[in-house]
Amino acid sequence: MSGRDDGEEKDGVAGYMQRAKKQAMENAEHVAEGVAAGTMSEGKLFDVATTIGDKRLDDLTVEDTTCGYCAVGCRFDLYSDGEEVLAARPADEEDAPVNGISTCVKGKFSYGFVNSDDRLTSPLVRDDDGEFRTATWDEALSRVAAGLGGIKEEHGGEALSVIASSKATNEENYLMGKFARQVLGTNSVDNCNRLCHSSTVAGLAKTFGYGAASVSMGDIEETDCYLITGSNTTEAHPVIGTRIKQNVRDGADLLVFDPREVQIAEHATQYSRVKPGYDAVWINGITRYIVNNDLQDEEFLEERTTGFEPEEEPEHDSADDRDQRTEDRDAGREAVKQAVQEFTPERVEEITGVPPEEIASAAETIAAADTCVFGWTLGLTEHSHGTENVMAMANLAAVTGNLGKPGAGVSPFRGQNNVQGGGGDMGPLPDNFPGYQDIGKDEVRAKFEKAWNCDISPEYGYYTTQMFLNDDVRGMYIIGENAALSEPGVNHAGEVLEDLDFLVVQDLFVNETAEYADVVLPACSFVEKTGTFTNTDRRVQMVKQVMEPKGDSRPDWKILQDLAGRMGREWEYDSTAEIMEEVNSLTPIYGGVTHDRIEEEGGLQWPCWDEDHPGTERLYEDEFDTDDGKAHLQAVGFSEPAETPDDEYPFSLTTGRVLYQYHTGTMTHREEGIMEYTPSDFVEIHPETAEEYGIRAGDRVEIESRRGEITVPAQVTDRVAPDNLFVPIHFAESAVNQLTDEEHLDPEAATPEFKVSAVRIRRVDDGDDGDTDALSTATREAGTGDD
Ligand SMILES: Nc1nc2c(c(=O)[nH]1)N[C@H]1C(S)=C(S)[C@@H](COP(=O)(O)OP(=O)(O)OC[C@H]3O[C@@H](n4cnc5c(=O)[nH]c(N)nc54)[C@H](O)[C@@H]3O)O[C@H]1N2
Ligand SMILES: Nc1nc2c(c(=O)[nH]1)N[C@H]1C(S)=C(S)[C@@H](COP(=O)(O)OP(=O)(O)OC[C@H]3O[C@@H](n4cnc5c(=O)[nH]c(N)nc54)[C@H](O)[C@@H]3O)O[C@H]1N2
Ligand code: SF4
Ligand SMILES: [Mo]
Repeated sequence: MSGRDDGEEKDGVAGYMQRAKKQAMENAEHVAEGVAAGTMSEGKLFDVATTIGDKRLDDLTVEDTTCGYCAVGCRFDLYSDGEEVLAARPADEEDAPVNGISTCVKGKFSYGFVNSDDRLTSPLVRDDDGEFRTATWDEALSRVAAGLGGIKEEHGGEALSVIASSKATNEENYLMGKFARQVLGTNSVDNCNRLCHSSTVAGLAKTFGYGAASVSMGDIEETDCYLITGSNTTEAHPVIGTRIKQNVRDGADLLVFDPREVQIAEHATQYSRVKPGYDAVWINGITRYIVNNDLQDEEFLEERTTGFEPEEEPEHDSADDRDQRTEDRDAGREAVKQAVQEFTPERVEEITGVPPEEIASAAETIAAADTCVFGWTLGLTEHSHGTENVMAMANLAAVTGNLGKPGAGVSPFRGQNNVQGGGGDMGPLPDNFPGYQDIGKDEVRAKFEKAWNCDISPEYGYYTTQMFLNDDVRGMYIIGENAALSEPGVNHAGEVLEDLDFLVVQDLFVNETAEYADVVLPACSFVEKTGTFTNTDRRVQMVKQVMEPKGDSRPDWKILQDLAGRMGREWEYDSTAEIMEEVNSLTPIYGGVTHDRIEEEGGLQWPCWDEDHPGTERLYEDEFDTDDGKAHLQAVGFSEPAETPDDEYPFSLTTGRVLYQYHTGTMTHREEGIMEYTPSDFVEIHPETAEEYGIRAGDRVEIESRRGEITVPAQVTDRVAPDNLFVPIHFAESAVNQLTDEEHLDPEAATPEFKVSAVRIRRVDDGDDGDTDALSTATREAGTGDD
């Protein structure tokens, strides 16, 4: 850690905070700043400015670091007096390749959680009376070693599972994977990517080779055209949203397909409202239009892809004979060119609600543009057929030749700050070692067995979602993941956590998951430790300690190391730089990614094969990462959500985020300014529907699915369609995952269907006895419903 002591800086920080506020007031267009004005009370802004202004700067610590909220990967300087984070201020622009001087409200102000009174400052163990009491590290870790070790001894390592944390650093996640395999003897280690973009990873790995964005921020800034779908970009990836809006103002085309008219849609050249759950249908419809009007990039298809044209003619080519087509496709006899034929404009409109002229104009726009970026997030992936949706997008990118050149490519905006690195690259995964090396391959397994000095089973372990569906899991180690709220069908997940023989939770707080634990270990946050995060551009950036761990909390890597020692494995890492050296030696795509280089060069993008390799800004410039170097296009047919609305449950509910809040709220709920702005949950209901049900803004509405019910206040808005509803995921009191379905998972990626649940609603009157279930169905039937 270092202090800075020149007087210039002192004025500079105070001045910066004032300028930030002024800019915020003047420039409402800039979401990040505009929201800052709306979110932070004036008092707070001036408090921060004055606090810093009044401090002697040599009493403060300042470090350039990377944001711990989302995967955009903004960098800035953080100032701390050792107790709390006082300010975030732009770093040198060359140190902030993604954001320059921008940040959003979370990166700039949301640090109240760090020094919050309810931070865990010592370990907790559950006493005989069932209550938690504080314990020494020695006692708590001995209990964990005995608890997990006992299950391993009695039932084998496979009876244990680990949920790793995409909030933690790469180095820590590498150790979480190693701990699962070497110390516990299980391959059941996974993380939040399973609830998020795992279908992106599966779909892109299958078609192009790497399960990651092919482009960088530079491409996003300069492209001629965007097709954005299932991404509430301005709220979930605000700094990317701002870049896109700037480029659109400068003339780029923006096509937005989303069931909700989210803010980015207001800036679109074309916004098309889609019915949730049928994305592959309209995407295939666009590809069909391109192919049938000869707008495809023939040269690219010929030279760089397989699977567009059939190797041999399929036996059946009738668009009517769908069963036969599915059989052909599954047998690899059908190619993309044929597969898209069943998605005629009329059929696409019938299924998705997108009219033929909108399919045509989107196709014409993409085909006419020199370059296009295909951007998506969870609206495409969190489905029981998310991988197919992603492959349909990948096909469209390839058919139009938009890969491997400046301004063109696929960009799944990743979610958690370190889900690309910690959630994937570092291999805390049931099927892959670090660097996506398949555990089923003998030579790969042999390499890790030797390096880690242990036997590793070739059988894949459970994905996160499967851990909650298989009762042979008896013990869990959950690190930085609030599974009790974030898993699908949490009423069921809660029962599973309750029934475990042993649960250890490692977190900053006693979150809802920790309530079920036998032992809770206090970890520290990204401002209290050093390591690296990898952002959505595959860019590995430094995270630096700016204050000491609160209380007796410890960085995750130190806790793991101590525990490994108690369970018979001596790890001797003195720093996360040393852990990264081990990663370098075992993970080809991270071969040259060392802390020294990142410090010097300001972030390195993988693949970075060795010390001399400069890193890779853009994937697939020359070849794809497949056995023959070509993109392997995959035919995608018709599929529908596992649960569709019916007479009983006539609405389709979708769930997601708002700008100010982050996930289950463990961090953002502890920031006063943010809570003033979005204090509670809500449901978005279309005005027609509201009228039909006699619901006014602010009325409490009960939403019920086949799995549970919640009650939240109504927001009446035509952002959603009349037969859709939206509820955010951020509030434990009305945990929306009581409604979602834990059983229907994507067959390849095991992603849950968070974006579609069939529900019914009713207005809750004060003193209502709750016996009006029939109301929703009856009213719906008599009303404007399309069922
Ligand atoms: N403020 C904030 N930012 C965050 C987070 C946060 O909690 N708060 N979380 C981070 C994480 S981990 C992630 S993964 C990202 C998520 O980023 P997003 O995926 O952008 O976030 P969601 O709110 O889940 O939005 C999904 C979008 O999909 C749309 N949608 C819903 N159903 C469908 C459908 O069937 N088809 C299509 N095409 N679209 C659909 C919704 O209307 C919404 O616009 O955000 C990251 N950034
Ligand atoms: N219905 C519905 N459900 C969803 C989604 C949806 O769109 N709809 N989205 C899904 C997605 S994309 C995601 S990513 C998940 C997110 O779900 P979670 O990952 O469960 O959500 P968070 O609230 O971010 O939980 C992170 C936890 O890590 C802790 N933490 C923070 N930093 C550290 C650290 O450095 N070390 C340790 N040990 N702990 C730390 C925090 O206190 C918090 O308890 O939710 C999923 N659930
Ligand atoms: S856009 Fe994401 S990375 Fe940037 S400041 Fe906001 S939360 Fe942090
Ligand atoms: Mo996510």
